[in-house]
Amino acid sequence: KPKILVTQQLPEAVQDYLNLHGDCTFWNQEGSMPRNVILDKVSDVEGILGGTIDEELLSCAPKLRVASTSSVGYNHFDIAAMRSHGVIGTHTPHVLDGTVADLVLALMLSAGRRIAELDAYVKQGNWQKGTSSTELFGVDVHHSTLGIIGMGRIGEAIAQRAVFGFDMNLLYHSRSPKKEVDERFNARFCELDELLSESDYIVVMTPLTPETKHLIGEEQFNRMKSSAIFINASRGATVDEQALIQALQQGKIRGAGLDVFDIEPTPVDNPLLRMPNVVTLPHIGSATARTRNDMAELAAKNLIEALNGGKAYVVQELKDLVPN
Ligand code: 8YV
Repeated sequence: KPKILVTQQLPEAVQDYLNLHGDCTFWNQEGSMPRNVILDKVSDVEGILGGTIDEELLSCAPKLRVASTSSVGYNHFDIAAMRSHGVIGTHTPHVLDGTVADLVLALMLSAGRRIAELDAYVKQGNWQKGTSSTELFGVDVHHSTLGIIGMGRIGEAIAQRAVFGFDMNLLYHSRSPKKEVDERFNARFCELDELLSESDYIVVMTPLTPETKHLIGEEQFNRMKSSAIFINASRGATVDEQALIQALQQGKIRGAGLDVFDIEPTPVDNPLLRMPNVVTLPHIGSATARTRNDMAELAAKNLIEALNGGKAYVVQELKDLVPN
């Protein structure tokens, strides 16, 4: 059986499955296995589940063949290094689409209708003091224009909710137009600049790659409507966080809903945390028991299948390393 190192907690049933197929070392404590412990344990490991895969780790793991992540995003994989060491990477698409899309809608509703802010307003007794009702106004979600940047599987799940649930008009920008998306959602593909200037809600849902790093910066915020609500549930670094802070401080946009940050956990002195018009969450896009369980199952299955030459969700950039 291949030696396997698991650097994060997994449900018991998933551990049982891995034990059937591999000689496994698990991590059953809070958080994830410390980096120095991982580097210590990888010398004879063929498969690893969890953690950052970079040149340092790869050079300590000469027998490594497969690295599996329990996430759809894999920006913690150094693709070039993995390629040069011949290590295949797998990830967990599909199983989290609906859960992440639900959260994006929640952020849109919450930032647009000021749910978190006004919840605090009621609980702090401000309602009693008598505010003029116009001060409580928000931005409609229904029949507004939604611009989605990155029309992958999660983008489509967001589109479905927004268009059929909230009668939103849909614009999107991605590498290329998608005929099925245009037809199914009565959507329109447009260039990024046009999407930014036309949308009431702007959602970033693109993977973090060298091309999408800081895709949204000062110039892009300048193009947005001053009434726009900006949502990010992809990766913090797709957005220039300093430019976002400035855009909010200068009233270039109306508000934001953020599940991801430049540094996570974000430092307590991040100015975003003191803005009532910004809803902040601790990277919980896929965080429901059912979905996290499905992701763990798929990550384990990917690892075993890839080690045995079976079918696995291998990341796009490394598919050619898989022998047919
Ligand atoms: C969590 C995510 O970061 O799948 C992703 O890419 O961002 C989230 O699901 C991660 O998977 C936690 O394990």
